[in-house]
Amino acid sequence: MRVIVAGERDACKSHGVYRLEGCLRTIKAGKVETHANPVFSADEGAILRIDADGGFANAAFELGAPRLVERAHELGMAALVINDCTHFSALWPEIEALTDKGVAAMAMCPSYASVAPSGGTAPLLGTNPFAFGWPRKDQPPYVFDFATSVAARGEIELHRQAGKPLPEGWAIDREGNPTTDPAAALEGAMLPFGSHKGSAISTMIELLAGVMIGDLTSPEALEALGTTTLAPAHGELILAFDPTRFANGRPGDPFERAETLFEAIAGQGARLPSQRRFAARKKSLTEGIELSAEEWSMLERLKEKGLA
Ligand code: NDP
Ligand code: PYC
Repeated sequence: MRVIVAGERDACKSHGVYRLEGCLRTIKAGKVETHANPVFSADEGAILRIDADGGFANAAFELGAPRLVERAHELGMAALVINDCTHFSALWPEIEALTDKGVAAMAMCPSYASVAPSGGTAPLLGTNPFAFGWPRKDQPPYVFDFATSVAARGEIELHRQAGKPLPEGWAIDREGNPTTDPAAALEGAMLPFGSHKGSAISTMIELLAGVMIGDLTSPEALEALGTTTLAPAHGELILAFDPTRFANGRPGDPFERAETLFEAIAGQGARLPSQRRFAARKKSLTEGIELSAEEWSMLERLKEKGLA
């Protein structure tokens, strides 16, 4: 619930209040363990492993994050593997929890087959999110967090709900033809961002955060769940780095050098990723979160059904 509220607060609509209904549907279908007891199943130097016990990934991450940070400071870098979790959320809350503790971090996970590989015609890869964060002194961290499809699947669903066409280049229909119809896109396939480049990064995520960690790839996750209308179950990989340890002995403080780079980016009038999100957060924290009439009626509907 905390990540859904955080999504809405930061104006990340594809992982905000709209996600509530899908999470409750997943619980009702018995596809996620609501009384999960995540535990460390291995602790081998740089590799920490948590068995999420079939529950949401968020609780497993909260258990593993402090030890991941400790181990990254101790060894220079460390990995947190989460197995057997249901994942419905954005990755930036996890990244920010790590950058807040002074480490740089990456997170990634498969989802379920819904994206055609570049040059392909049918769903195979997931929307596979990839996020990175770098801590900054006295200001919010540098964070990017994106789906490796052109947009998150949640965006397609929001377009469908709003009766709006998709931008060109987001999806193909069941026959493999380009479509701007969200319903046809949900039945067909989404497209990777940056054609072959996004397709390759998405495949890397299938390998590192699926195959390598002994968990499900996106096609396997879809086969296990049998639908894209519930939240998918698979694994997640989170990496943490201590920049000072990596820079050891080399000239220049890595955090100061990073600021030079950020200033040069902003100096050209470009914005940093997450800048929009942090501005939305500031506004929400002073003015509150505004929900649309449709969002209120969704909450009312869930309340009537005894689900919210
Ligand atoms: P967006 O394309 O909206 O944004 C991706 C990133 O790019 C954000 O960090 C964003 O910052 C940044 N960005 C956007 N525009 C610019 C710009 N003009 N200049 C610089 N940076 C920019 O996100 P997606 O639709 O790809 O993904 C949304 C969310 O969906 C992510 O949080 C992801 O984790 C989640 N997701 C989760 C999945 C799961 O399986 N759990 C699967 C797929 C996606 P800002 O926010 O400030 O705009
Ligand atoms: O928006 O693509 C998405 C997504 C899949 C799983 C959770 N979010």
